[in-house]
Amino acid sequence: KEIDPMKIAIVCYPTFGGSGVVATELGIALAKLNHEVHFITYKQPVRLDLLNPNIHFHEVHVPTYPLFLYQPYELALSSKLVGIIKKHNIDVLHVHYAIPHAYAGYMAKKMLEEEGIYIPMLTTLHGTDITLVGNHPNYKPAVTFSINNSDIVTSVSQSLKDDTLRLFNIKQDIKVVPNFIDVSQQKTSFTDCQREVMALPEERIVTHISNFRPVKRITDIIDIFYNIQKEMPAKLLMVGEGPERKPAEQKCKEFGIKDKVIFLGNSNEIDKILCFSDLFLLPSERESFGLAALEAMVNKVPVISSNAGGIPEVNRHGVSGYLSNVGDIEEMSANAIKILKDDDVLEQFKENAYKEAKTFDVNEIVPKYIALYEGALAMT
Ligand code: GMT
Repeated sequence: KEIDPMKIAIVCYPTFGGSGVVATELGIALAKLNHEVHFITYKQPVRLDLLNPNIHFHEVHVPTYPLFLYQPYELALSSKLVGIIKKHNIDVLHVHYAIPHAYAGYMAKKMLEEEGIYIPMLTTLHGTDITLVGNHPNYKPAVTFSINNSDIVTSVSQSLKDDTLRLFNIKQDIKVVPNFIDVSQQKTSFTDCQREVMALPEERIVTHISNFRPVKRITDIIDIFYNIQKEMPAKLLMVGEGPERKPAEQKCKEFGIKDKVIFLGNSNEIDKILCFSDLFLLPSERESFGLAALEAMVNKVPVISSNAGGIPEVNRHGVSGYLSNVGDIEEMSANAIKILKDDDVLEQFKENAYKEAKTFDVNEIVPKYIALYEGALAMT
């Protein structure tokens, strides 16, 4: 059905990381549907192409003052929101990641109310804002308050909704809107997989992509790969940057597999890397959804993962890959070898992974956000 174009302000983290990627892809999808989208954050989001006339980016500047040990980003963000919402007659404010975005968004709402302007705020919870950072006693009251005072709250998985209700005193209904992927965008921008650049024809390629935080259990990946490469010729591609990179590199040295593991750093060419990958590893301690697993699956890469948090809602055991308890390196290794050992088995898992990923297509999920925006607007 035809929907009247809306003016939507999106607040997110612009750096590498699932919440920023989802917010950016949502904005791009909304712009394609003719909505006017305004991104408000401290840097241009990494995956945001500003060539679409419906997409606007407004940078939040935080003036530094030597008296402050911590510069007040929330104040600068809420002030910027007030200015942009007024200037562009924004209809809906959508903040991704509760800390500090929902808090700053609430303050902007209240400042605007003083001027007789009402703006509905939708808060999307992404995971670490609830399970790791937000749950810390130093933040918890502010996070609880911001969630309870959002007009609409969504979480990216049922598991994250359950965690939020368990960990916080929530008086709001939380709607589950899963993360999504634009299936039509996959493998269209390049014609061939340049596999030979990374590996020999007989080698299997195993990949991991993340921000290398302790929660990703990076050294488990090295352990699993160590077991895999004992059974078959293989390479491991490690994509991303973060504090666990050094310990992982050290472990590769100790295991004598340095020449088989390639640390690529952050990359904007995830599709190109996944295009020639045979298996994706995600043994995380926690994961509200596991967007990286979905990105792998849409590129026909099966996933060996832990069963933490929302991962079972994305990776289906025995279909798109296998799941194990956190830290069960032996089982994860055995399942990885089972998939990689046989060409036909691998092919079947690749096809299954793609089929499962298609259920998270942008065209299935974005209308759910649009319906929520419309509902919020109807309340005004
Ligand atoms: O996983 C991270 O450390 C990054 C984090 C983020 O805020 O970007 O990711 C969270 O949000 C993603 C998008 O919704 C989810 O796919 C990730 O599972 C989630 N991470 C965790 O829950 C640890």
